Amino acid sequence: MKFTEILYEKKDGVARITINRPEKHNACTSVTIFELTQAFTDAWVDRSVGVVVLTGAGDKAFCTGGDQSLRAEGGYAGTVAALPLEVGWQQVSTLIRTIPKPVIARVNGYAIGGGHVFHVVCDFSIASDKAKFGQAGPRVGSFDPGYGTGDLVRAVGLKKAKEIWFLCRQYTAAQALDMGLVNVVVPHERLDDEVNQWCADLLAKSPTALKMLKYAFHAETDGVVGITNLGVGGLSMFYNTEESLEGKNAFMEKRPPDFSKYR
Ligand code: 2NE
Repeated sequence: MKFTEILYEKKDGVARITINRPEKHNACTSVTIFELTQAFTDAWVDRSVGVVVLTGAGDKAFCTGGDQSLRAEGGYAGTVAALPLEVGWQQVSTLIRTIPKPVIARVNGYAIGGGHVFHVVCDFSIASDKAKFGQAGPRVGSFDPGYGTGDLVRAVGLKKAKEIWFLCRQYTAAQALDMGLVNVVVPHERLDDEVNQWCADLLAKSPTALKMLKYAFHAETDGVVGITNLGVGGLSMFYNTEESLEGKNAFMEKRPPDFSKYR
């Protein structure tokens, strides 16, 4: 796959997706967002991938949200994908939450605005001690109406989540750890070692158990979509049974199915 605003690498069971606009603190255009949807979709279907790591290029920023220079009447300009950037953002967030594999945010610097939302919706956040966290929407005339508010509440509690969103302050990595916003903080130079260790630990676990757990964690909060994802996880296992294959085989052989031995 050829990308222009992200880097995508798959090695030893890990897919690494890097937002590659360091000169803009990895702020995203609609091209970046479209490419993120492509990379996450590829990581979803590639059976060699067990864990996904999302990060930003350079050592200043993880991601600072939507590229404000592209703001135009009604949203963001320069849309290349089928949907405007602000909708694409929700698509990426949804992919991160529903891809049936753990997603680790490798937070190497600023995680601000929509970039903060991305780390919030990842399954785990591993932060450099240089990382800074915060929302910026109300300062620049924007907000995240979905997972960026709901998942934040579940991570840090309602009062703190409102403080983060309403006041647009920045928080250090130590403060983020204190409030349960990240899993661990390590010295900047140890960030890759720590991320690699988490990847190895996750790759040693049952992928099906991890998939079903991820769906179970979101089933209650995501309503019918959450229950559907959990159910579809079960459906894909059912497809591998003799009982399910009997239905398909009978159709192909133009005979009535015989499910009697599966009661
Ligand atoms: C992150 C922060 C505080 C860093 O400040 P500093 O001083 O360390 O860096 P500087 O000089 O501001 O940034 C370096 C370069 O990156 C660009 C800057 O304009 C600058 O470019 P030059 O002037 O050198 O050419 N840059 C950084 N972030 C950018 C952005 N988001 N868009 C365009 N250019 C950006 C500081 O950079 C900051 O506050 N950044 C803006 C954060 C922000 O407001 N993000 C948008 C929130 S809204 C959102 O993301 C969103 C949403 O609400 C709904 C749907 C989708 C997205």
